[in-house]
Amino acid sequence: MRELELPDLTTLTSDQKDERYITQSSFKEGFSLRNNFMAGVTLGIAMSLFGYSLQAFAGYKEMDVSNGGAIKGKVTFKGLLPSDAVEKIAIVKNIEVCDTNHNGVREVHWIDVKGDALRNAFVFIDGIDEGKKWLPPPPVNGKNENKYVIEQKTCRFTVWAEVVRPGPVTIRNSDMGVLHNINTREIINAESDSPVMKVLFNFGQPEVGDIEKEIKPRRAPFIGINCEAHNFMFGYRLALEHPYAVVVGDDGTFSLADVPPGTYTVKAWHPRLGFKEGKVTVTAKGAATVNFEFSKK
Ligand SMILES: [Cu+2]
Repeated sequence: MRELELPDLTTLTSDQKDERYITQSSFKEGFSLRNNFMAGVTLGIAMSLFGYSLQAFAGYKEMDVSNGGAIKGKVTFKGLLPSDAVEKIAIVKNIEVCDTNHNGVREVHWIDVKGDALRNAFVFIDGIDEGKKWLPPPPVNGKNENKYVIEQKTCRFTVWAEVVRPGPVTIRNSDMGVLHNINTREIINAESDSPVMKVLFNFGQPEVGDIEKEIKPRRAPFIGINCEAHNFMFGYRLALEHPYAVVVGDDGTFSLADVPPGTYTVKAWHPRLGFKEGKVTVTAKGAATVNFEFSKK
Protein backbone atom coordinates (compact mmCIF):
# COMPACT_ATOMS: atom_id res chain seq x y z
CA MET A 1 0.00 0.00 0.00
CA ARG A 2 1.20 3.45 -0.80
CA GLU A 3 1.52 5.93 1.98
CA LEU A 4 2.06 9.61 1.35
CA GLU A 5 4.90 10.97 3.44
CA LEU A 6 4.27 14.23 5.18
CA PRO A 7 6.95 16.55 6.55
CA ASP A 8 8.20 15.64 10.00
CA LEU A 9 6.83 18.23 12.37
CA THR A 10 9.97 18.11 14.46
CA THR A 11 12.00 19.58 11.61
CA LEU A 12 9.74 22.60 11.23
CA THR A 13 10.31 25.91 12.93
CA SER A 14 7.89 27.06 15.58
CA ASP A 15 6.13 29.34 13.13
CA GLN A 16 5.79 26.59 10.57
CA LYS A 17 4.50 24.23 13.21
CA ASP A 18 2.06 26.81 14.42
CA GLU A 19 0.89 27.34 10.87
CA ARG A 20 0.49 23.64 10.39
CA TYR A 21 -1.49 23.25 13.58
CA ILE A 22 -3.75 26.09 12.57
CA THR A 23 -4.46 24.54 9.20
CA GLN A 24 -5.37 21.36 11.03
CA SER A 25 -7.54 23.10 13.54
CA SER A 26 -10.69 22.12 11.75
CA PHE A 27 -10.53 19.52 14.50
CA LYS A 28 -12.82 21.16 16.99
CA GLU A 29 -12.01 20.35 20.56
CA GLY A 30 -13.69 23.32 22.15
CA PHE A 31 -10.33 24.93 22.77
CA SER A 32 -7.92 26.98 20.76
CA LEU A 33 -4.92 25.16 19.40
CA ARG A 34 -3.29 28.48 18.56
CA ASN A 35 -3.44 29.73 22.11
CA ASN A 36 -2.21 26.48 23.44
CA PHE A 37 0.61 25.91 21.08
CA MET A 38 3.34 27.68 23.06
CA ALA A 39 2.02 26.18 26.26
CA GLY A 40 2.44 22.83 24.56
CA VAL A 41 6.04 23.53 23.66
CA THR A 42 6.76 24.59 27.24
CA LEU A 43 4.97 21.56 28.59
CA GLY A 44 6.91 19.29 26.26
CA ILE A 45 10.22 20.70 27.43
CA ALA A 46 9.20 20.44 31.07
CA MET A 47 8.12 16.84 30.57
CA SER A 48 11.37 15.79 28.97
CA LEU A 49 13.42 17.61 31.61
CA PHE A 50 11.72 15.94 34.51
CA GLY A 51 11.21 12.54 32.96
CA TYR A 52 7.47 12.95 33.16
CA SER A 53 5.53 9.78 32.97
CA LEU A 54 1.82 9.31 33.29
CA GLN A 55 0.68 6.80 35.85
CA ALA A 56 -1.35 5.12 33.14
CA PHE A 57 1.87 4.18 31.36
CA ALA A 58 3.72 2.88 34.39
CA GLY A 59 2.97 -0.71 33.34
CA TYR A 60 0.12 -3.09 33.95
CA LYS A 61 0.28 -6.69 35.10
CA GLU A 62 -2.24 -9.13 33.67
CA MET A 63 -3.46 -11.89 36.01
CA ASP A 64 -6.38 -14.18 36.65
CA VAL A 65 -9.13 -12.44 38.61
CA SER A 66 -11.32 -15.08 40.22
CA ASN A 67 -13.13 -13.06 42.88
CA GLY A 68 -13.64 -9.83 40.98
CA GLY A 69 -16.63 -7.58 41.18
CA ALA A 70 -18.24 -5.19 38.72
CA ILE A 71 -18.56 -1.46 38.38
CA LYS A 72 -21.80 -0.42 36.75
CA GLY A 73 -23.59 2.78 36.02
CA LYS A 74 -24.92 5.21 33.49
CA VAL A 75 -23.65 8.36 31.83
CA THR A 76 -26.33 10.99 31.37
CA PHE A 77 -26.70 14.49 30.01
CA LYS A 78 -28.88 17.01 31.83
CA GLY A 79 -30.23 20.28 30.56
CA LEU A 80 -30.19 22.01 27.22
CA LEU A 81 -27.77 20.91 24.56
CA PRO A 82 -25.28 23.54 23.45
CA SER A 83 -26.01 25.04 20.04
CA ASP A 84 -22.95 23.35 18.54
CA ALA A 85 -23.84 19.84 19.72
CA VAL A 86 -24.51 18.92 16.11
CA GLU A 87 -22.53 20.60 13.36
CA LYS A 88 -23.51 20.61 9.71
CA ILE A 89 -20.48 20.63 7.46
CA ALA A 90 -20.71 20.99 3.68
CA ILE A 91 -19.35 18.11 1.63
CA VAL A 92 -17.55 19.68 -1.29
CA LYS A 93 -15.38 16.86 -2.61
CA ASN A 94 -15.69 13.14 -3.28
CA ILE A 95 -19.41 13.80 -3.17
CA GLU A 96 -20.28 10.55 -4.90
CA VAL A 97 -18.70 8.54 -2.07
CA CYS A 98 -19.01 10.84 0.95
CA ASP A 99 -22.47 12.33 0.53
CA THR A 100 -24.42 9.30 1.62
CA ASN A 101 -27.47 11.38 2.56
CA HIS A 102 -27.53 13.10 -0.84
CA ASN A 103 -27.98 16.53 0.69
CA GLY A 104 -24.43 17.89 0.45
CA VAL A 105 -24.06 17.98 4.22
CA ARG A 106 -22.49 15.82 6.91
CA GLU A 107 -24.00 16.13 10.36
CA VAL A 108 -21.28 15.69 12.95
CA HIS A 109 -22.81 14.71 16.28
CA TRP A 110 -20.30 16.09 18.75
CA ILE A 111 -22.72 15.52 21.58
CA ASP A 112 -25.09 12.62 20.96
CA VAL A 113 -27.91 12.42 23.47
CA LYS A 114 -30.89 10.07 23.31
CA GLY A 115 -33.38 10.47 26.14
CA ASP A 116 -30.99 11.27 28.96
CA ALA A 117 -28.26 8.90 27.73
CA LEU A 118 -24.99 10.51 26.71
CA ARG A 119 -23.58 8.32 23.98
CA ASN A 120 -19.95 7.93 22.96
CA ALA A 121 -18.62 8.63 26.42
CA PHE A 122 -15.71 6.60 27.75
CA VAL A 123 -15.63 5.22 31.30
CA PHE A 124 -12.46 3.90 32.87
CA ILE A 125 -10.69 3.11 36.11
CA ASP A 126 -8.05 5.71 36.74
CA GLY A 127 -4.87 3.98 37.78
CA ILE A 128 -4.98 0.22 38.27
CA ASP A 129 -1.73 -1.72 38.31
CA GLU A 130 -2.93 -5.26 37.90
CA GLY A 131 -6.04 -7.15 36.98
CA LYS A 132 -7.79 -9.04 34.21
CA LYS A 133 -6.23 -9.91 30.90
CA TRP A 134 -6.97 -7.99 27.75
CA LEU A 135 -9.57 -9.55 25.48
CA PRO A 136 -8.88 -9.82 21.75
CA PRO A 137 -9.88 -6.79 19.66
CA PRO A 138 -13.58 -6.59 18.78
CA PRO A 139 -14.80 -7.85 15.38
CA VAL A 140 -14.71 -5.45 12.46
CA ASN A 141 -17.94 -5.27 10.45
CA GLY A 142 -18.95 -8.53 12.10
CA LYS A 143 -15.75 -10.26 11.05
CA ASN A 144 -13.16 -11.42 13.53
CA GLU A 145 -9.85 -10.04 12.30
CA ASN A 146 -8.13 -10.21 15.68
CA LYS A 147 -6.70 -6.73 15.30
CA TYR A 148 -7.71 -3.16 15.88
CA VAL A 149 -8.87 -1.49 12.71
CA ILE A 150 -9.70 2.13 12.04
CA GLU A 151 -11.71 2.06 8.87
CA GLN A 152 -12.39 4.97 6.56
CA LYS A 153 -15.62 4.11 4.81
CA THR A 154 -18.05 6.42 3.02
CA CYS A 155 -15.81 9.14 4.44
CA ARG A 156 -16.44 8.20 8.06
CA PHE A 157 -14.14 6.73 10.62
CA THR A 158 -15.68 3.57 11.95
CA VAL A 159 -16.28 3.49 14.73
CA TRP A 160 -16.57 6.99 16.23
CA ALA A 161 -15.34 5.94 19.68
CA GLU A 162 -13.46 2.83 20.76
CA VAL A 163 -11.19 1.55 23.49
CA VAL A 164 -7.95 0.18 22.06
CA ARG A 165 -4.94 -1.53 23.54
CA PRO A 166 -1.77 0.49 22.93
CA GLY A 167 0.04 -1.20 20.06
CA PRO A 168 -0.61 -2.17 16.46
CA VAL A 169 -3.56 -0.71 14.60
CA THR A 170 -4.60 -1.17 10.99
CA ILE A 171 -5.68 1.93 9.08
CA ARG A 172 -8.03 0.88 6.31
CA ASN A 173 -9.20 2.87 3.32
CA SER A 174 -12.38 1.27 1.96
CA ASP A 175 -13.30 4.16 -0.33
CA MET A 176 -12.30 3.49 -3.92
CA GLY A 177 -10.89 6.56 -5.62
CA VAL A 178 -10.82 8.63 -2.44
CA LEU A 179 -7.67 9.90 -0.72
CA HIS A 180 -8.00 9.92 3.05
CA ASN A 181 -5.41 11.44 5.35
CA ILE A 182 -5.72 10.25 8.90
CA ASN A 183 -4.24 12.46 11.59
CA THR A 184 -4.07 10.77 14.97
CA ARG A 185 -3.12 12.82 17.98
CA GLU A 186 -2.81 12.29 21.70
CA ILE A 187 -4.58 14.91 23.76
CA ILE A 188 -2.14 15.93 26.46
CA ASN A 189 -3.47 17.67 29.56
CA ALA A 190 -6.96 16.69 28.47
CA GLU A 191 -8.35 17.25 31.95
CA SER A 192 -7.12 20.83 32.14
CA ASP A 193 -8.44 23.96 30.46
CA SER A 194 -5.48 23.99 28.11
CA PRO A 195 -5.10 20.64 26.38
CA VAL A 196 -2.46 20.19 23.72
CA MET A 197 -2.59 17.80 20.79
CA LYS A 198 0.51 15.96 19.67
CA VAL A 199 0.69 13.94 16.48
CA LEU A 200 1.13 10.18 16.74
CA PHE A 201 0.83 9.59 13.00
CA ASN A 202 -0.42 11.60 10.05
CA PHE A 203 -0.36 10.21 6.53
CA GLY A 204 -2.24 10.16 3.28
CA GLN A 205 -3.78 6.96 1.96
CA PRO A 206 -4.59 7.39 -1.73
CA GLU A 207 -5.59 3.79 -2.42
CA VAL A 208 -7.96 1.22 -1.05
CA GLY A 209 -6.23 -1.12 1.38
CA ASP A 210 -4.58 -1.46 4.77
CA ILE A 211 -1.59 0.27 6.32
CA GLU A 212 -0.19 -0.96 9.63
CA LYS A 213 0.60 1.62 12.28
CA GLU A 214 0.90 1.80 16.06
CA ILE A 215 -1.12 3.67 18.60
CA LYS A 216 1.55 4.20 21.19
CA PRO A 217 0.57 7.21 23.23
CA ARG A 218 3.44 8.50 25.28
CA ARG A 219 1.89 11.23 27.34
CA ALA A 220 -1.85 10.72 27.33
CA PRO A 221 -4.24 7.89 26.52
CA PHE A 222 -6.83 10.23 25.01
CA ILE A 223 -6.70 10.13 21.22
CA GLY A 224 -8.38 12.36 18.68
CA ILE A 225 -8.65 11.38 15.02
CA ASN A 226 -9.46 13.54 12.05
CA CYS A 227 -9.01 13.38 8.30
CA GLU A 228 -7.00 16.20 6.76
CA ALA A 229 -8.68 15.59 3.41
CA HIS A 230 -12.27 15.73 4.68
CA ASN A 231 -13.07 18.31 7.32
CA PHE A 232 -16.09 16.40 8.60
CA MET A 233 -14.37 13.12 9.55
CA PHE A 234 -13.63 12.66 13.24
CA GLY A 235 -13.25 9.99 15.88
CA TYR A 236 -11.83 9.18 19.29
CA ARG A 237 -9.89 6.40 20.92
CA LEU A 238 -8.93 5.66 24.51
CA ALA A 239 -5.66 3.75 24.77
CA LEU A 240 -4.90 2.90 28.39
CA GLU A 241 -2.37 0.30 29.50
CA HIS A 242 -5.12 -1.61 31.29
CA PRO A 243 -8.38 -3.03 29.95
CA TYR A 244 -10.75 -1.49 32.51
CA ALA A 245 -12.27 0.94 30.05
CA VAL A 246 -15.40 0.96 27.91
CA VAL A 247 -17.49 3.11 25.64
CA VAL A 248 -20.99 3.37 27.05
CA GLY A 249 -23.83 1.63 25.26
CA ASP A 250 -26.47 3.47 23.25
CA ASP A 251 -28.53 3.71 26.43
CA GLY A 252 -25.61 5.33 28.30
CA THR A 253 -25.01 2.37 30.57
CA PHE A 254 -21.72 0.65 31.16
CA SER A 255 -20.23 -2.25 33.07
CA LEU A 256 -16.63 -2.99 33.94
CA ALA A 257 -16.28 -6.65 34.91
CA ASP A 258 -13.70 -8.70 36.80
CA VAL A 259 -12.42 -5.83 38.91
CA PRO A 260 -10.23 -7.00 41.81
CA PRO A 261 -11.75 -6.00 45.16
CA GLY A 262 -10.61 -2.54 46.24
CA THR A 263 -11.42 1.15 46.12
CA TYR A 264 -11.06 2.92 42.80
CA THR A 265 -11.41 6.26 41.14
CA VAL A 266 -13.59 5.88 38.06
CA LYS A 267 -13.68 8.55 35.40
CA ALA A 268 -15.96 9.36 32.50
CA TRP A 269 -14.50 11.18 29.50
CA HIS A 270 -16.56 12.86 26.87
CA PRO A 271 -14.33 14.56 24.30
CA ARG A 272 -16.56 17.64 24.08
CA LEU A 273 -17.79 17.83 27.66
CA GLY A 274 -14.71 16.88 29.63
CA PHE A 275 -14.33 14.62 32.63
CA LYS A 276 -16.33 13.51 35.65
CA GLU A 277 -15.10 11.24 38.37
CA GLY A 278 -16.39 9.13 41.20
CA LYS A 279 -15.09 6.72 43.81
CA VAL A 280 -16.30 3.17 44.26
CA THR A 281 -15.47 0.27 46.48
CA VAL A 282 -15.66 -3.11 44.79
CA THR A 283 -16.18 -6.20 46.90
CA ALA A 284 -15.55 -9.81 45.87
CA LYS A 285 -18.29 -10.85 43.42
CA GLY A 286 -20.14 -7.64 44.25
CA ALA A 287 -21.43 -4.86 42.01
CA ALA A 288 -20.64 -1.24 42.75
CA THR A 289 -22.53 1.58 41.08
CA VAL A 290 -21.34 4.96 39.93
CA ASN A 291 -23.24 7.34 37.67
CA PHE A 292 -21.97 10.37 35.81
CA GLU A 293 -24.04 13.39 34.87
CA PHE A 294 -22.77 15.84 32.29
CA SER A 295 -24.25 19.16 31.31
CA LYS A 296 -23.43 22.04 29.01
CA LYS A 297 -19.92 23.32 29.72
CU1 LIG B 1 -10.95 11.48 4.43
